[in-house]
Amino acid sequence: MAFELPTLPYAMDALEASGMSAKTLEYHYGKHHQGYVTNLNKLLETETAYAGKSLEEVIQQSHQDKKMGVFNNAAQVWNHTFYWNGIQPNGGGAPTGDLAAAIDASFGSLDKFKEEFKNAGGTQFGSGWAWLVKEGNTLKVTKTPNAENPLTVAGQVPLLTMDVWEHAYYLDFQNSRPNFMANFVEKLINWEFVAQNFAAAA
Ligand code: MN3
Repeated sequence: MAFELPTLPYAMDALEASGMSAKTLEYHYGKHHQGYVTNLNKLLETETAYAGKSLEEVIQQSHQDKKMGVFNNAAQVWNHTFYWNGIQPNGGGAPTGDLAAAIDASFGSLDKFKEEFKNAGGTQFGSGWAWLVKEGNTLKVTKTPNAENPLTVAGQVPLLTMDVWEHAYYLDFQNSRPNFMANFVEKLINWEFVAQNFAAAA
């Protein structure tokens, strides 16, 4: 069965007031994310070893098999769905409860987490992703190039991601990755989604 582009959890123009335009969604979700879904399905027509597997299984197995075409497209499908779920209209603000306590314990403060997260995105040379992950009893910020993600790293559970491919910010922030990232952490993060992932990883 073919993989499908998941429906966005908000309207295409819902993030306009939070710094992400409908135009960006039109291209980033409608063209790039859709493109990865289309490419993956096309590759899986001939890569039959992955038939009937979940997207997560395809990611993990193709990574082990070094089937980079399958891996890159499958991981980019997953990464983008996770990315869209991690942001929301009027997002930002602060986490609460156990997640807030874990962030303070792991990073010192929410502000220090934000700095580390933006620094990961800023120092990812070229295309890639910044991540907040749970590893054992602690939270960590990581970065990955291209399509790589924490699903292939033993012991890491992804809680949040930020796309720092140029296509993620060029229409709204042109070449300024720092301005895009500042807007992302202050106005877009869906902390309820992060908290759900944190609770599920316990
Ligand atoms: Mn992208």
